[in-house]
Amino acid sequence: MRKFLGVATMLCAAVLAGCSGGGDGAGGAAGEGAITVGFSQVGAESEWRTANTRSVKEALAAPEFNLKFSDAQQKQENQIKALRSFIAQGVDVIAFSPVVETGWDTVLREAKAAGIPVLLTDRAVNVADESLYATLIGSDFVEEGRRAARWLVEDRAGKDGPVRIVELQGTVGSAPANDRMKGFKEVIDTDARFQIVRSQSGDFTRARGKEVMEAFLKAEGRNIDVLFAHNDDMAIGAIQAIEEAGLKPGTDIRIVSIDGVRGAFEAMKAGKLNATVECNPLLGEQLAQLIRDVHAGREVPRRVQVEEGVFTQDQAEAELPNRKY
Ligand code: GYE
Repeated sequence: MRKFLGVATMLCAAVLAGCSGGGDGAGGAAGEGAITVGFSQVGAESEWRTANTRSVKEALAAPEFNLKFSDAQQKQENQIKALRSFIAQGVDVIAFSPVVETGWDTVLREAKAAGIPVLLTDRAVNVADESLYATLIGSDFVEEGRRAARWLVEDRAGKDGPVRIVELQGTVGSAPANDRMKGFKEVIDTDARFQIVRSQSGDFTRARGKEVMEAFLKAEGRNIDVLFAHNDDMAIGAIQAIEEAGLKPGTDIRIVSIDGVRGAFEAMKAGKLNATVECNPLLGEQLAQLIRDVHAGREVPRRVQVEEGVFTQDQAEAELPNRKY
C-alpha cells in the first residue's frame, strides 16, 4: 500500500505543478525566452513508450519550453543524428532516452564542448566521463528484475521439482534488458530448482515477443513452466503464441512481466498473465522541473528515482480504473 501511495503522491504533485505553471500545458506555443529543449525518444515500441512520449510532450508543451521532438525508431544511429542536429541548432538543453548503454562518449563530448547540458531520461548510458550528463531520471531496473523473481519464488513456494523458465529479453544492449536480466538472475540463482532454459531478445515489441515465444515452444514443447518477459508487450505477444499452441497462458505456463501497462491489467483480469512489476513512464513533469533547474544552473541530484510496486491477478480488477497508462 505504501508503495502505491508514493506513486499517487508523485502523480498529484506532478498534476499540481502542471496547474500552477500557467498555460494549458498542452499544445501551447513557446513563449518569449522559452527554453529550447531537444528531446530524442527511443521509438514507439511499446505501450510504455507511448505513455512516456505523451507525458514528456504534455509537460514540455508549456509556453516556457520550446520542444524539438525526434523519434529514433529504436536505432542508435538515428539518435546520434538527432543529438548532432540539436547541437547544430544550438538548443538550450538536450534530453534523451538512450536506446542502448554504450557508444555515447563522442556525441556527448560534442554537446559538452558546445556548452549544452544533457539530461538522461528512463535509460542509463555507460560512459567513461560521468560529467557528460547532468542527471538521470528513471526506474531501478535491477530492482524490477528482482521483484519479478521474488514473485516467482513466492508463486512456487511449497511446490517441489525443477522450474523451467524461458526469458524474453528487451532490446539487446539496453539498460532495462541488461539490468532486469541481472536482478532476476540474482534472486533465482539462490535456488537450484530454477533454471533459465531459453533466453532471447524480443526487442520489447508484441510482434517479436510472439515470434520468439513460438520458437521457444517449438524447441521446448510442453516443458516450459514459466515465462519471464522484460516488458508487458512481449508477454502479451507471447500469450497469443501460447494460446495458438493449444496451451493456457497463466495456467500451463505462469507468466510475469514488467511495466504495468493497461494491456497487462486486462490480461491479468482475463487470467492470462499472472503478475506485472510496475515501471512508471509518466516522467514528464519531473523532467520539466529538472530542465528548469539545470538551465538555471541549479544543482540537481545525479539520479532521480521513480517509486513503483508489483501487482497480481487478484488486484487487477480493482486497480484497472486507477491506471494512468
Ligand atoms: O520497460 C519497455 C520499453 O526503457 C523502461 O522500454 C523502458 C522500457 C520499457 O520499450 O516497455
